[in-house]
Amino acid sequence: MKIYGSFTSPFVRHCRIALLETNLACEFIETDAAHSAKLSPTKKVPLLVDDDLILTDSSSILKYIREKAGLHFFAEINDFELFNMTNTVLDACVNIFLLESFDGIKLSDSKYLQRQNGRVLSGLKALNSAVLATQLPLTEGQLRLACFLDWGLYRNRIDLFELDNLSKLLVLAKKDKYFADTAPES
Ligand SMILES: N[C@@H](CCC(=O)N[C@@H](CS)C(=O)NCC(=O)O)C(=O)O
Repeated sequence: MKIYGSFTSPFVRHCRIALLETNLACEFIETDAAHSAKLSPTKKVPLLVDDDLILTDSSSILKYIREKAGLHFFAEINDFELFNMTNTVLDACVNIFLLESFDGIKLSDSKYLQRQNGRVLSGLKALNSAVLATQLPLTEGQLRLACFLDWGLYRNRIDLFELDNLSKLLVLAKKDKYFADTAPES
Protein backbone atom coordinates (compact mmCIF):
# COMPACT_ATOMS: atom_id res chain seq x y z
CA MET A 1 0.00 0.00 0.00
CA LYS A 2 1.29 3.48 -0.90
CA ILE A 3 0.03 6.91 0.05
CA TYR A 4 1.04 10.04 -1.86
CA GLY A 5 0.93 13.37 -0.09
CA SER A 6 2.64 16.38 1.42
CA PHE A 7 3.77 16.78 5.02
CA THR A 8 1.74 19.99 5.42
CA SER A 9 -1.70 18.94 4.09
CA PRO A 10 -4.28 18.50 6.89
CA PHE A 11 -6.15 15.89 4.78
CA VAL A 12 -2.94 13.87 4.39
CA ARG A 13 -2.08 14.32 8.07
CA HIS A 14 -5.38 12.76 9.15
CA CYS A 15 -4.64 9.71 6.97
CA ARG A 16 -1.07 9.49 8.30
CA ILE A 17 -2.42 9.51 11.87
CA ALA A 18 -4.91 6.73 11.01
CA LEU A 19 -2.06 4.70 9.51
CA LEU A 20 0.04 5.14 12.66
CA GLU A 21 -2.93 4.27 14.89
CA THR A 22 -3.77 1.12 12.97
CA ASN A 23 -0.11 0.15 12.38
CA LEU A 24 -0.84 -0.86 8.76
CA ALA A 25 2.16 -1.10 6.45
CA CYS A 26 2.09 1.79 3.99
CA GLU A 27 4.82 3.62 2.10
CA PHE A 28 4.57 7.43 2.22
CA ILE A 29 5.61 9.15 -0.99
CA GLU A 30 6.10 12.89 -0.71
CA THR A 31 4.34 14.64 -3.56
CA ASP A 32 4.26 18.28 -4.70
CA ALA A 33 1.55 20.06 -6.71
CA ALA A 34 3.19 19.29 -10.09
CA HIS A 35 3.48 15.58 -9.28
CA SER A 36 -0.06 15.26 -7.89
CA ALA A 37 -1.43 16.97 -11.03
CA LYS A 38 0.06 14.13 -13.13
CA LEU A 39 -0.71 11.37 -10.63
CA SER A 40 -4.36 11.87 -9.71
CA PRO A 41 -7.44 12.77 -11.80
CA THR A 42 -8.46 15.18 -9.04
CA LYS A 43 -4.94 16.70 -8.96
CA LYS A 44 -5.07 16.61 -5.16
CA VAL A 45 -3.45 14.76 -2.28
CA PRO A 46 -3.83 12.40 -0.52
CA LEU A 47 -3.97 9.55 -3.03
CA LEU A 48 -3.84 5.92 -1.89
CA VAL A 49 -2.85 3.00 -4.11
CA ASP A 50 -3.24 -0.61 -2.97
CA ASP A 51 -2.71 -2.97 -5.92
CA ASP A 52 -5.64 -2.23 -8.27
CA LEU A 53 -7.43 0.02 -5.79
CA ILE A 54 -6.96 3.78 -6.21
CA LEU A 55 -8.58 6.16 -3.71
CA THR A 56 -8.53 9.90 -4.44
CA ASP A 57 -10.11 11.37 -1.31
CA SER A 58 -9.09 11.35 2.35
CA SER A 59 -12.60 10.23 3.37
CA SER A 60 -12.51 7.05 1.29
CA ILE A 61 -8.89 6.50 2.33
CA LEU A 62 -9.84 6.75 6.02
CA LYS A 63 -12.79 4.39 5.57
CA TYR A 64 -10.46 1.91 3.85
CA ILE A 65 -7.75 2.17 6.55
CA ARG A 66 -10.15 1.92 9.50
CA GLU A 67 -12.10 -1.01 8.05
CA LYS A 68 -8.91 -2.84 6.99
CA ALA A 69 -7.95 -2.64 10.69
CA GLY A 70 -11.33 -4.09 11.71
CA LEU A 71 -12.72 -0.77 12.97
CA HIS A 72 -15.90 1.16 12.15
CA PHE A 73 -15.92 4.39 10.19
CA PHE A 74 -18.55 6.79 11.56
CA ALA A 75 -21.20 4.94 13.53
CA GLU A 76 -22.46 8.25 14.97
CA ILE A 77 -24.29 10.95 12.95
CA ASN A 78 -23.16 14.00 14.99
CA ASP A 79 -19.50 13.06 14.61
CA PHE A 80 -20.01 12.51 10.85
CA GLU A 81 -21.61 15.96 10.65
CA LEU A 82 -18.65 17.46 12.56
CA PHE A 83 -16.27 15.80 10.07
CA ASN A 84 -18.23 17.04 7.04
CA MET A 85 -18.73 20.58 8.34
CA THR A 86 -15.01 20.76 9.08
CA ASN A 87 -14.26 19.63 5.52
CA THR A 88 -16.47 22.36 4.07
CA VAL A 89 -14.77 25.06 6.14
CA LEU A 90 -11.32 23.58 5.49
CA ASP A 91 -11.94 23.44 1.72
CA ALA A 92 -12.91 27.14 1.77
CA CYS A 93 -9.78 28.00 3.76
CA VAL A 94 -7.50 25.97 1.44
CA ASN A 95 -9.15 27.63 -1.56
CA ILE A 96 -8.40 31.12 -0.20
CA PHE A 97 -4.81 30.07 0.62
CA LEU A 98 -4.11 28.51 -2.80
CA LEU A 99 -5.57 31.37 -4.82
CA GLU A 100 -3.32 33.72 -2.91
CA SER A 101 -0.18 31.57 -3.18
CA PHE A 102 -0.69 30.41 -6.83
CA ASP A 103 -2.15 33.57 -8.35
CA GLY A 104 -1.63 36.40 -5.86
CA ILE A 105 -5.42 36.88 -5.62
CA LYS A 106 -6.39 38.49 -2.33
CA LEU A 107 -9.73 38.63 -0.49
CA SER A 108 -10.20 42.25 -1.55
CA ASP A 109 -9.91 41.18 -5.25
CA SER A 110 -12.80 38.71 -5.28
CA LYS A 111 -16.41 38.73 -4.08
CA TYR A 112 -16.45 34.94 -4.12
CA LEU A 113 -13.36 34.77 -1.93
CA GLN A 114 -15.08 37.15 0.49
CA ARG A 115 -17.98 34.70 0.57
CA GLN A 116 -15.52 31.87 1.21
CA ASN A 117 -13.95 33.89 4.04
CA GLY A 118 -17.42 34.50 5.54
CA ARG A 119 -17.95 30.74 5.39
CA VAL A 120 -14.70 30.18 7.30
CA LEU A 121 -15.65 32.70 10.02
CA SER A 122 -19.23 31.48 10.53
CA GLY A 123 -18.05 27.86 10.17
CA LEU A 124 -15.45 28.26 12.91
CA LYS A 125 -18.12 29.66 15.26
CA ALA A 126 -20.46 26.76 14.49
CA LEU A 127 -17.65 24.24 14.96
CA ASN A 128 -16.79 25.87 18.28
CA SER A 129 -20.39 25.34 19.42
CA ALA A 130 -20.50 21.78 18.08
CA VAL A 131 -17.32 20.40 19.63
CA LEU A 132 -16.63 19.59 23.27
CA ALA A 133 -13.62 17.30 23.53
CA THR A 134 -12.48 16.43 27.03
CA GLN A 135 -10.45 13.25 26.56
CA LEU A 136 -8.30 11.25 24.21
CA PRO A 137 -8.66 9.43 21.92
CA LEU A 138 -10.36 12.00 19.71
CA THR A 139 -13.26 10.89 17.55
CA GLU A 140 -12.77 10.89 13.76
CA GLY A 141 -14.64 14.20 13.46
CA GLN A 142 -12.64 15.81 16.27
CA LEU A 143 -9.40 14.58 14.71
CA ARG A 144 -10.29 16.12 11.33
CA LEU A 145 -11.12 19.38 13.10
CA ALA A 146 -7.81 19.35 15.03
CA CYS A 147 -5.89 18.75 11.76
CA PHE A 148 -7.70 21.72 10.21
CA LEU A 149 -7.08 24.04 13.18
CA ASP A 150 -3.39 23.21 13.40
CA TRP A 151 -2.98 23.76 9.63
CA GLY A 152 -4.98 27.01 9.75
CA LEU A 153 -2.75 28.38 12.51
CA TYR A 154 0.43 27.10 10.80
CA ARG A 155 -0.56 28.95 7.59
CA ASN A 156 -1.83 32.01 9.51
CA ARG A 157 -5.31 31.50 8.04
CA ILE A 158 -7.40 31.40 11.21
CA ASP A 159 -7.60 32.98 14.64
CA LEU A 160 -9.01 31.08 17.64
CA PHE A 161 -9.71 34.22 19.71
CA GLU A 162 -12.97 33.68 21.67
CA LEU A 163 -13.28 30.16 20.22
CA ASP A 164 -12.49 28.42 23.50
CA ASN A 165 -13.74 24.94 22.63
CA LEU A 166 -11.58 24.93 19.50
CA SER A 167 -8.53 26.11 21.49
CA LYS A 168 -9.14 23.37 24.08
CA LEU A 169 -9.51 20.74 21.37
CA LEU A 170 -6.14 21.69 19.93
CA VAL A 171 -4.42 21.61 23.33
CA LEU A 172 -5.88 18.13 23.88
CA ALA A 173 -4.95 16.91 20.38
CA LYS A 174 -1.32 17.95 20.90
CA LYS A 175 -1.14 15.51 23.82
CA ASP A 176 -1.77 12.69 21.35
CA LYS A 177 1.55 11.14 20.28
CA TYR A 178 0.61 10.58 16.63
CA PHE A 179 -0.93 14.05 16.28
CA ALA A 180 2.26 15.56 17.74
CA ASP A 181 4.52 13.36 15.56
CA THR A 182 2.77 14.44 12.34
CA ALA A 183 2.81 18.21 12.96
CA PRO A 184 4.06 20.29 10.02
CA GLU A 185 7.59 21.58 10.63
CA SER A 186 7.76 25.27 11.44
N1 LIG B 1 -11.58 16.34 -0.62
C1 LIG B 1 -10.15 16.10 -0.67
C2 LIG B 1 -9.41 17.43 -0.49
C3 LIG B 1 -7.90 17.27 -0.60
C4 LIG B 1 -7.20 18.61 -0.83
O1 LIG B 1 -7.82 19.65 -0.99
N2 LIG B 1 -5.86 18.55 -0.87
C5 LIG B 1 -5.08 19.72 -1.14
C6 LIG B 1 -3.85 19.78 -0.25
S1 LIG B 1 -4.27 20.31 1.37
C7 LIG B 1 -4.58 19.68 -2.59
O2 LIG B 1 -4.01 18.68 -2.99
N3 LIG B 1 -4.76 20.76 -3.33
C8 LIG B 1 -4.20 20.89 -4.65
C9 LIG B 1 -5.03 21.79 -5.53
O3 LIG B 1 -6.10 22.27 -5.09
O4 LIG B 1 -4.60 22.01 -6.65
C10 LIG B 1 -9.75 15.09 0.38
O5 LIG B 1 -10.42 15.00 1.41
O6 LIG B 1 -8.78 14.35 0.16
